[in-house]
Amino acid sequence: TNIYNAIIQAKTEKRKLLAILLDPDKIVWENLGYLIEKINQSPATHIFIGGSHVQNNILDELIIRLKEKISLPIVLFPGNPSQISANADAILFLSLISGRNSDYLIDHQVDAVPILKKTQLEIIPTGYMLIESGSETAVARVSNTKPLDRNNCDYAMHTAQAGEMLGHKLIYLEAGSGAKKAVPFEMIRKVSNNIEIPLIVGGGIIDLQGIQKAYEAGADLVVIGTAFENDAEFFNQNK
Ligand code: 1GP
Repeated sequence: TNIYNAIIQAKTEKRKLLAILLDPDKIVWENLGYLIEKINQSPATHIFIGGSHVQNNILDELIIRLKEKISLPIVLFPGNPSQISANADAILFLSLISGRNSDYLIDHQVDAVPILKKTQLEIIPTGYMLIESGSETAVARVSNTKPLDRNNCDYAMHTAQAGEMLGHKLIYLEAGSGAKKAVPFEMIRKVSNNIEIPLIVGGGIIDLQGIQKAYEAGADLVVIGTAFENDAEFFNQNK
């Protein structure tokens, strides 16, 4: 429970957290050294690894290579049970509580158990909520679920609260990787003000101001994927 406890500790101390999301499918191996250097120079506190359709078996190798040079906790953010590596430190054990597709609510989780039981991974139950973001994202397509209405903050709040009551330890508000529009600040505020557990926010955040505003609205941890993928100097900009 080390990684989760550290997240709780940070929340208690009002220290904001930042995860860089690496999609194994999009790693350019020749550039890995440079990428690692940029991660180490960045304000990231966590590395998340995952994607909607990771197909290759490079997950283990990627994590081993990262661990040689990076001391940040490595947290799996899996799209399905094939994306589990015992080499990581923890896994967001996601249930897509915004959707009504049993595959992503409970079926994949059941299938993952025999794999997880063979690892020492710290398991962090996470209520995962997909929010409508202006156009269809890979996560909506792959999960075959309808995102929540971005204007219905009450329904999002109730969904997050149900997730908390069901025992989830984190809530993740997700616009989807590369989303046109990030999760509305008003929704972040409403959800974070009405749950006790830490709140993760990601998807479509493309500048440092967007990160700051998400924090101000109540996000405890912000996830940056595409923006860093497109520009490893992302965190060095004066925006
Ligand atoms: C996706 O929330 C993450 O699951 C990050 O999204 O790639 O848009 O930063 P981006």
